Amino acid sequence: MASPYEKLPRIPRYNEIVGKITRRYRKLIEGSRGKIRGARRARAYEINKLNTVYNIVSNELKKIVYSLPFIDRIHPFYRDLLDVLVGYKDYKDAVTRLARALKLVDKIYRSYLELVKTAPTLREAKRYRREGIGRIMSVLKRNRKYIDFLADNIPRLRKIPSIDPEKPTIIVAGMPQVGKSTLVKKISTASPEIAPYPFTTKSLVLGHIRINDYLVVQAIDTPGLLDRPLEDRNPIELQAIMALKHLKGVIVYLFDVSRNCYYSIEEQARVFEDIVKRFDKPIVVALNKIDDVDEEKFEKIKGYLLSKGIGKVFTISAAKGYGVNELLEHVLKVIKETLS
Ligand SMILES: Nc1nc2c(ncn2[C@@H]2O[C@H](COP(=O)(O)OP(=O)(O)OP(=O)(O)O)[C@@H](O)[C@H]2O)c(=O)[nH]1
Ligand SMILES: [Mg+2]
Repeated sequence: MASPYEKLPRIPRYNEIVGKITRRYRKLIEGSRGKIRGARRARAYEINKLNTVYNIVSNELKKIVYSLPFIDRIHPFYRDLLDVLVGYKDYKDAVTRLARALKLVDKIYRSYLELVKTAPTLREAKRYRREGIGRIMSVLKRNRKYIDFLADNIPRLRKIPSIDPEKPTIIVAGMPQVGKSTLVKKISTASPEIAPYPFTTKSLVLGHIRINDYLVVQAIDTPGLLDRPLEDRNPIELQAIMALKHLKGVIVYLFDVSRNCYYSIEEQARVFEDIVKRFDKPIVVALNKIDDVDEEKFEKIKGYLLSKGIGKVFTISAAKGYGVNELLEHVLKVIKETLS
């Protein structure tokens, strides 16, 4: 399963739908000018008019109701993101209202079709046709707000990357420039995808690691998300970040121990503790850029981690590949333990 929002259709606004109806209707009238002779043809013409309006309204509503995922069936990861981007309640309300509108339009159409067909006179058939179309259009108009809401907001959901929340996931965290993307690229067995994520301007690297025929593990980095203290975040950002807790798997936290690392040990430790506190997930720690190590920093961080009771720490160079296999093996072991 990938993003449920990947293949969403474009939803037209209310005015666009009305415009389409007006154009088709006019075409129908122009196309039949001078051709409607005899009572049977005249009645067929009335039916045709009713059909034209009904078909457009019903198709547009169906497109919305049948293609948008039903909120309660969306995985919590994607549901949380939908909530931050669109609003859970408004989305649910709009889809529910339009589903009801679709049923109502069908009902009106069926009964008026019957009336137009069986009216004793052509005059009455015309009157029913007019009334039927009027009622269908008024249902559409009453739901204008919901149609426009979805038309305006659904495109935002496409910004959500195709992460499979059912697949085990390695979430790579750490402050900016510590080497998250480099690590994801290094451990991926296929070329990684670059995807946007809500509320960060940076792209996220999404890699896949094929373990065997049955097991594929995802690896994602979290630029602009898990890279500074969570208490500095506004509630919306925080919700987008916390959606990550619904992904199965392990967090790999990277410390940068290089000489030209921009962040202090204290800053890196603060973000680390924040993540430990907020995420109920196994966390594996790796000290990166060992090829350019600042010995003093390195020892300090190890001491700090030990004081936190973390004895198992990997030292790696994501860029050069040192220690990466050992790290990955351990992470996969932890993943297997969490799966069983
Ligand atoms: N010397 C050394 N440099 C590294 C290593 N890993 C990454 N770098 C460099 O560190 C810089 C940042 O690496 P990225 O992988 O882009 O870091 P990031 O954490 O994804 O950065 P953001 O996306 O900005 O948060 C790049 O210039 C990398 O080449 C390493 O193991 N050793
Ligand atoms: Mg990056």
